[in-house]
Amino acid sequence: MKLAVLSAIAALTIAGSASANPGKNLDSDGDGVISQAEYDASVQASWTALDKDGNGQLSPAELGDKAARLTDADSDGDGQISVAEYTAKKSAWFAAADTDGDGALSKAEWEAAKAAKKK
Ligand SMILES: [Ca+2]
Ligand SMILES: [Ca+2]
Ligand SMILES: [Ca+2]
Repeated sequence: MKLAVLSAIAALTIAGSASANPGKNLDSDGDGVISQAEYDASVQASWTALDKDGNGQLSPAELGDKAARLTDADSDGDGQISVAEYTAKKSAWFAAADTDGDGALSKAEWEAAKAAKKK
């Protein structure tokens, strides 16, 4: 499953060096910031990789060790994460991370958000 996620992301972002850019391979055009479009593409790719049975819902089994982190995304409380619930959570994270509100995440914004998430 880890491999599936990685290859989905890699397929989107062949260009660009992983170490120099923020968010590993998210910055697909290599301009040093993660645009909303680049972020949305990665969210879509990760969703597709996670929804193994393709039913449009992420079950706890599909989520595995991500289940605990994503329980607050389950806004209707049915125990499954729909694509709308998933993208809503990711978009909220992006908006919170974009502290200067320019619609893209700089390396500094990305890293600050990642560090905050770990706490
Ligand atoms: Ca599913
Ligand atoms: Ca749900
Ligand atoms: Ca920004």
